[in-house]
Amino acid sequence: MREEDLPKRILVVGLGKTGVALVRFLREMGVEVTVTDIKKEDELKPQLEKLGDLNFKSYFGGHRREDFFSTDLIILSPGVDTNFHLVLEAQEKGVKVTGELEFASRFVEDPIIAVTGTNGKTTVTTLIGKLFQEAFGEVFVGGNIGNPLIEYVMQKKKAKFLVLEVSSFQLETIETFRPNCAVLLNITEDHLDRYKNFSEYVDAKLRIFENQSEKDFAVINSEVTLKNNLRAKKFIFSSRKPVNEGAFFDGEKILVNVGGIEEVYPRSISPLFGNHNTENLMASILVARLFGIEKGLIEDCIKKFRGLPHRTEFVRELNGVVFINDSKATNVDATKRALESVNGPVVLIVGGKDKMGSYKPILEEKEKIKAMVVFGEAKERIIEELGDFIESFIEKDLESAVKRAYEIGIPGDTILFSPMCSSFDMFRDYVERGNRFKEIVMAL
Ligand code: UMA
Repeated sequence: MREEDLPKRILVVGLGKTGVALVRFLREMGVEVTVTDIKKEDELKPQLEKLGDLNFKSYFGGHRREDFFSTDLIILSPGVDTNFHLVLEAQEKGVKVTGELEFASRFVEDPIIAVTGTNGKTTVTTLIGKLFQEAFGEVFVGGNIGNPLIEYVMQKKKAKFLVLEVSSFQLETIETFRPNCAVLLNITEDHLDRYKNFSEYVDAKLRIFENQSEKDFAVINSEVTLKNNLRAKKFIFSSRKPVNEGAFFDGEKILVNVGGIEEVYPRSISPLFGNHNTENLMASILVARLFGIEKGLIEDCIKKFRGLPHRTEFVRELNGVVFINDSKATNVDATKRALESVNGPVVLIVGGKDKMGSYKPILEEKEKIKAMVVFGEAKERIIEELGDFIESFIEKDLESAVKRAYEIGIPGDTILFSPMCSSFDMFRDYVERGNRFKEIVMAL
């Protein structure tokens, strides 16, 4: 899109990270901007401070019908439901609606690697970012990871590649977004508070491939079932069965075949543990190889990459009890993966905001779980589903949950904080929750 094609009036819905960046960009372009947010003005102080004395109209503490009708374009933040009634009504009246990812991508011509999946996106986006940085120099790493794509559009310095983490929320509103390489790590139940059913969530994720052409690449976990044929050239990774072109883990080594060139990467070169990380490594190596990054550089990078905080992060060993912070686990599959990757017996701390999915899949790992300590908004439903199978204790907050878990734990046990729920009932985000967990553990 060119500057002159921008509509005159734009409504930005949501003033979080996305909204702030959008308002800054749109004002720079001279667009008449209105911003609306369900939060009250005093709750939005930090965001408003970032906007300084920029000139725009606003309505806070709810959404007003007239703002949705008296505009040329509505740009939604990812957290805003596309089925919100004012959005649907405005669309019916002919007002265009889009999301920030689609909108920003229209200004980008540089090659894009996009990574989606229920779990592991941030780890893989970060690792691919590092690999590309080492190999090619300037790279923009952003998207759902925390810095919206529109920030790249605003920055003067251009990158050779963009590595974007993209969420199902962002993919819901795409029309032309076309990554040169799209990565789909896995799809398991999540966000059922937003989607009618699992199938709707899967459909949103699969949209990452919909605008790709024969020139593009698709890197996909063999466990994912696609609903349509892909136009992009497909590369599969699997830890279960050998693949023709792609990557396969045989229990010790990652065997990679790209364009007929076969390579072997010993799994032990990476300090990241667990099968989920083996899959993350396979996806990252494949993307790097597809863009011609050499094996030696890939291996060096993988050896150095120690993972990210709040993802099965070792915190401390106290009197023989190991504490692991996995605050990023905001769905049941992430917690299952964490359980798979640690040694039992485990005292599991779970709970937070309920996303209305089933917690039962955790029972596949129940042999490892010695006891479960539950807190937060979802506690009743977790107990209802799992309480008959796992010895459970209810606590009022994270601090008392940690203390209770430590009382239960004996030398050789692992206390795993892997909440299965999002954090918004008690914390700003999973980072604040994970940091609080670490503080409590360090104070024991
Ligand atoms: N709001 C409204 N009306 C609504 C809903 C929300 O006004 O109907 C307002 C809220 O009051 C709030 C603002 O919208 O003030 C928040 O917008 P947002 O939820 O889209 O959050 P942002 O701060 O813009 O962050 C978003 C992503 N958040 C979500 O998708 C929920 C961030 O991903 C992302 O890093 C950021 O854009 C930059 O691209 C976070 C996330 O939790 C990490 N993502 C989900 C996940 O990974 O599972 C998808």
